[in-house]
Amino acid sequence: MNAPAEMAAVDTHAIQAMDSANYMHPFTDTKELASKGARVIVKGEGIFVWDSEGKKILDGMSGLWCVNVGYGRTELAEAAYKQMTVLPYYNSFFNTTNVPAVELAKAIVSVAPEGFHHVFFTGSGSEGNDTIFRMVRRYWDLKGQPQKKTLIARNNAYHGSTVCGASLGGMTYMHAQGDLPIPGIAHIEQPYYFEHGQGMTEEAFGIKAAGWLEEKILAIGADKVAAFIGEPVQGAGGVIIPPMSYWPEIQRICKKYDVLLASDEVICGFGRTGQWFGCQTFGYQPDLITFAKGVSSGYLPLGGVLVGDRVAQVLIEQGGDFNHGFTYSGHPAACAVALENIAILKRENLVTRIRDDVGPYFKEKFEALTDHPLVGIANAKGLMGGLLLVRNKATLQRFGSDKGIGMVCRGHMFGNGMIMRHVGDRMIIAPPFVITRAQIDDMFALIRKCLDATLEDVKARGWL
Ligand code: PXG
Repeated sequence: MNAPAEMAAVDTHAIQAMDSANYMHPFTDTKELASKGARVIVKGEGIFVWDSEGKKILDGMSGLWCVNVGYGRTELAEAAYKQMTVLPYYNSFFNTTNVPAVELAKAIVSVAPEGFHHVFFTGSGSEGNDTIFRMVRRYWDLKGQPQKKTLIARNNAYHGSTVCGASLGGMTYMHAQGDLPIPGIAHIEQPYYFEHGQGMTEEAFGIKAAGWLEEKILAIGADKVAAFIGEPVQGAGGVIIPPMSYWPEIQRICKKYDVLLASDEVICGFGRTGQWFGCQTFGYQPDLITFAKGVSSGYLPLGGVLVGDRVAQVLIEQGGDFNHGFTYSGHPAACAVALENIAILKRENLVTRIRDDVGPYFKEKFEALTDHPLVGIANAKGLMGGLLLVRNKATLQRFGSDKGIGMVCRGHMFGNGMIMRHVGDRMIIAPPFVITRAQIDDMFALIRKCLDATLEDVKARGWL
C-alpha cells in the first residue's frame, strides 16, 4: 500500500519548529525533543501510519494500545459527525442524560462478564482509576467500615498519570516527581516470573506471587484494606503475563479478607486478550473494571468503570449522591463512536478472531522469536506480546540498564518502518485486531530484520 493519495503535504520542519515552540508532550524531555525534532504522523489506514516524509510504518502498538479496529474507519467518523450535528455535547449531571450514553452503557453491559449492570463514564483511563479509588472508599463508608481505606496495587503497574493514577501505579520514576504515592496506597511485587520466579514452576510462582497480597493485607490489617487493583496483563510495565494460577488465587485472597477486587482493563478490555475482558481470559470475577482505549478504539477519548452488582447495589440503594464526575462523563459524540466501535467488534467477530485465529497464529510466531540470538524470552497472550533482549541466551544474562538496549532496538524498528515499543530491555507489541495472517507474516519478517540490525549494531558497539 502506498501513501494514500489524499494525504496533505506537510512541511515537516515548520511543524517541528511549531511543535518545539508551543507543545509540551507527555512523558517527554522537551529540550531534548526540540534538538531532534518530533516525528510527525499525518495519516493512518488499516494497520499502517505514515509520517510527514511519506514513510509508511506498521503500527505494532495500535497507537497507544487503542486503535484496535485499525485506522481509517469511516463508520466511526460518520458516527461522530452524525452525533455532533444533532447534539455535540450535553452533560449527565442535574437529572439529565443523552441517548448515546444510555445506549453505550447497555452495549457495554451486554459484553461485560456476569454480574455487571452499571457503567460510570469518564474521559480517560486515569479518571477511571480515580473513580475506583473514590468509589471503593464510598462503598466501605456506606457499609459502616470507613476505616477500610487502603488500596493495594503492584510495583511496575500503570494505572494512569493523574495524582491518584500515578500513585496507584508502581512506576518509581513517576513517584519520584511530586512526592507520590499519596497516602492510603500500598504496593506489592509484580508477578514477573523471569525476575522473581526462577527455580519454581510457573504455577507455583503464581501462587507465591498472589501470596504477597495476603502478606500485605495482614501487615496493614484486613479491616483497613478497601481494595486490590491490578491489570490482567501489565501493559506499560512490559507485557508481564502472569501465570494462570495467579489471578484465581488473588480472587480467593480478596474474598477471604473481604477486600474488593478491581481489574484495570484499560488495555485488556474490549478484546485484546481474546475475550471481551482480561478477567475472563484469566478466570476471575472482579467487583470493578476500569476501561478506556479500546472502548472507542481511540477515535475519541472515552473511559469509565464497570460497576459490579455488589458495589452498585450499595451505592444505589443506600448511597444518595456520589459526589464525583466529569464534564465529559457520557459525552454524546464519544459515546456514539464507542457504540459503533463495539458494533464493528461484534460484526467482524474481531474478539473471537483473536481467540481462535490470529491470536494463536501471532503467539506462535512471536514466541518463535526466541530462536533469535538476542531474544531470551518471548511470551504472548491474545494480540499482545513482550520479549526480553539478552546478552547471553544460555544464561539469560541481561545487557544492563546503562546500555539502553531497548532504545537501540526501537531505533532499528522505526528505521525499518516498524513500531514496537521498548520498556527497559523488553520489546513489546500490541497490533490492531484487524491484522491478517499475511500481514502477521510480513510483520514478523520485518521484526526479524530489525532484530538482525540490532544484533549487528550491538556487535559493532562491542556489547557482546
Ligand atoms: N490503566 C492502564 C492499564 C493503562 O494502560 C491507563 C490506566 C491510563 O489511561 P489514560 O487514558 O488516562 O492514559 C493506562 C494507559 C505506554 C502507555 O507507554 C500506556 C498507557 C498510557 C500512556 C503510555 O505503554 N496506558
